Amino acid sequence: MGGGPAGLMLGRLLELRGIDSVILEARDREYVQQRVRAGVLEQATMDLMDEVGLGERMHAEGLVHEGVELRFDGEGHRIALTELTGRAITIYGQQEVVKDLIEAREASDLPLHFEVSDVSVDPAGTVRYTHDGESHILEADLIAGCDGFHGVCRPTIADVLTVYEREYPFGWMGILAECAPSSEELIYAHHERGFALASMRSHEITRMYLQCAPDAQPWEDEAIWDELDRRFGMSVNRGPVFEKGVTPMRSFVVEPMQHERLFLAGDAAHIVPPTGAKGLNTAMADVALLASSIGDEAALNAYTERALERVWRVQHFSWWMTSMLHRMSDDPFETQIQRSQLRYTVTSEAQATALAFSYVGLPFITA
Ligand code: RFL
Ligand code: PHB
Repeated sequence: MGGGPAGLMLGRLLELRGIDSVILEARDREYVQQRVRAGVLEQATMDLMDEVGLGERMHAEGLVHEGVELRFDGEGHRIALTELTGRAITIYGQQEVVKDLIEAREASDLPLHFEVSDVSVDPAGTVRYTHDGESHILEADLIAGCDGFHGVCRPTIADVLTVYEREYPFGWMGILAECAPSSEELIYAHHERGFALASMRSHEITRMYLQCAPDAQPWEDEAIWDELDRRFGMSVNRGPVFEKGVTPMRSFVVEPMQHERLFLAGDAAHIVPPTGAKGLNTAMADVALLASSIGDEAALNAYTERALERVWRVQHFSWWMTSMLHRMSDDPFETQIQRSQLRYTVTSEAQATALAFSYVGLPFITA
């Protein structure tokens, strides 16, 4: 269920293992391919793309980064990711990953149905849906709930789930603009007016985010650029803004991630605030584990426990990065604690190394 990164990658992994699957997606193809979201791929996600034979365009067009910058008190400090860990990250838009996976699915002529509706799931192994005006019933050995945070799979088994959740009192206002990035590497900036992030999609496209009220309406372009200049303490490159939106921030985990024959993966089971760039990568980690467990009942029974061990580590990292970098409250004690944490992170090699290992990503686990 779901034709996002988790569902599509699981479909590809199953194809390579010779296991039949049907992918059902509620939206149309255009929408799924245009949806602007993540941009940072961990090394393990890149390795997975290579493993499934789809790394070519990612290597040709993706930008490999060997460091990131933390900026506070008007000064930038580089965390040398590759020097500290031997690994790197790649900037390659989530929608490019999705395009590559959809293209491969279609080239293999395997079922991927867009615009399905009236979807209902029986965790014993039955899925009902409507497609092209006709109703269908699918009997499956296993249902993978990869239908994101607003999907139908998790609510279907709500009675057996424990929910762990935290909402943050702020959101991110994100823009995509036609101009060269203002720096070669990503900049995470802590400022008394709020957090800001400078990212990119290519040498010609800039991606920037500002901490804002969770229910803010996107500001005028001029106001966004002026605020970015203030928070980064420099004049950033400006250009025509062609995408703008506000994302609320939350941490969310359900346990267990499986009930009967229904297995949850990706955003359907957990959400992180985007500060650590972990959502897409964690979705990929889940399906790598799930795909390798299929056909082995003991491994499937251990799915929740093994997936959640990694999920909680990622939850901690994303919460920690979020708490260290945002304006959390007006409490001066909290601000001093944050500044101390930032100074320690950029001056202690041990602490910088801990950040770097989590940022480039923990290895994926397989059964
Ligand atoms: P998705 O991508 O939400 O896909 C779920 C799919 O299921 C479909 N669906 C249904 N299909 C059939 N029947 C139903 N009833 C259905 N209900 C829903 C949906 O239409 C959709 O196509 O979940 P998935 O596959 O688990 O992937 C998760 C990632 O998309 C998500 O974690 C990341 O985008 C999070 N994220 C980031 N992650 C990173 O790893 N690195 C980043 O740099 C990063 N930046 C971000 C982000 C998310 C953001 N937003 C907007 C939430 C930046 C932002 C701004
Ligand atoms: C992005 O480029 O969209 C991006 C980069 C780093 C993050 C989150 C989002 O932590």
